[in-house]
Amino acid sequence: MIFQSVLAVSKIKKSVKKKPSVSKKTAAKKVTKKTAAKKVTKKTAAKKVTKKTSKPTIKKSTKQQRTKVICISHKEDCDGISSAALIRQAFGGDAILVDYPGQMEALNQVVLDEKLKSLFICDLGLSKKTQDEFIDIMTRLRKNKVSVTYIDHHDIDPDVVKALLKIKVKVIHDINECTAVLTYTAFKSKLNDHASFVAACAAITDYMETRPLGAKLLQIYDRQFALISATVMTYNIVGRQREPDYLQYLVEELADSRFPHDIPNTYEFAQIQVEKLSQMIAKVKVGLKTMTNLGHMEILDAGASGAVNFVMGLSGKDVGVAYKERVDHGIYAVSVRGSKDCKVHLGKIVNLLATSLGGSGGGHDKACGAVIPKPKIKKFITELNKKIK
Ligand SMILES: [Mn+2]
Repeated sequence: MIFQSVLAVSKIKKSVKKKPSVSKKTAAKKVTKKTAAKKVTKKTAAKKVTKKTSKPTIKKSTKQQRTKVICISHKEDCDGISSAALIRQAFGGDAILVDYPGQMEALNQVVLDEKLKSLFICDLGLSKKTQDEFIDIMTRLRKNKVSVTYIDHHDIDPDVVKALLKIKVKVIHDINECTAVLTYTAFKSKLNDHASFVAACAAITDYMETRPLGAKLLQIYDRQFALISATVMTYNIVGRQREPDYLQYLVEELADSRFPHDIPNTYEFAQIQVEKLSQMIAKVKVGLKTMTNLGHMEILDAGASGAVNFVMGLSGKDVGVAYKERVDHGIYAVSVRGSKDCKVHLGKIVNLLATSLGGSGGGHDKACGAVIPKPKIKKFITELNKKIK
C-alpha cells in the first residue's frame, strides 16, 4: 500500500496536534483513512490518493528502518478508546480504531506496513472464528521482528495464549479488569497522573470499577465526577461511531490528559444522546419480542449496543438480544446482555453458536457480542434461547 509508506516517513508523533474536526465520512473505509488523516490538515477522503502520489520522493526506498508504533484498539466503547489513549501517551504513535467486523482487515493491513516497529492490540477479543487467523498474522509480524503486545480481558482459549507466547507476543490478559486498567497497570511508569483517571472511566463503562485494580484507581477521584465523565465520554463515543476523525481526536485529547468536560461540546452532544435513548425506551417497549428465556429486538436506527440493556430490562428476561443489520458487511451486529441472575457464560455460548452459524462472537459472561450472517439471525436467536435455560 503506497500510502502506508507515505505515512511512515511523515513520522507521526504525539506532539502533532490536530484540530477537532467533525467529519462526514462514511465508516466504510475508516481503517485506512484514519492514519492517513494524521498529517493532512484538510481531510477529505477523496483527496487522499492524489496527495499520496504527489509525494513521490517518499516512496523510493522500501528498505527503511522500522520506526512506527501503532495501536489497534476497539472503537465502540470507552475501554477501547481509553486504552488507545494510554498507549499513545506511553509510546506515541498512531491509533487505528476498529470494530469487530473491521478487526481482521486492520490487522491484515498493518502486517504489510514495512515501517511498523511496534504493534499494540487492545480490547479486541478473539473468537473461534478469528483466533487462527489472528495467530497467523501475529506469526508474520514476529517474523518481521515487529514487537507485538496484546492487551485484552475477554474470554480467550488458553491454547491461543500459549501459541502467542510461543511466538513471543507479549500477552497482557486478565478477565477480571478492563483493558485500560490493564494497560495503565502495565505501563504506569510511562504514564502521567491523569492516565489513572482515563483508566478509571474505562473501568466504569465496562462495569469493572469494583474490581481490585479498577476500584483503586476510581477511589483516587470523586466518584460522581468520574461517573459523569465516563458517561459523557461513552455517549460521545457511541454516538460518533461514524466519525472516525472525531474518535481519533478523542484518543489524542485523552492522551493529552484532557478531561471529557474540557473537550468542546461533549456535554451538549451527550444531551442529544440521552434524548435519543429516551426515545429508544419507547421504541423498545413497542418492538420488543420475547421467547422463553430471552427478549430480542431488531434495531433499525441506532446501535444495537445502545438498545440492548433496554431490551433485556423491559423484557423482564435475564437475557436481552439486540441486533442491527450492517448492510455493508451482509451481517447482523448482535449485542447480548445478561442480568445479575443470568447464570450461564453468555460470551462462551455466543462464541460457539456464532461460529457454528458462520459468524463470530464472544466476550464476557454477561455482556458479549456477535457478528452473524444475515440469513442466520433467526436461527441464532432461537438457538441461543435454547442454550441459556
Ligand atoms: Mn473492554
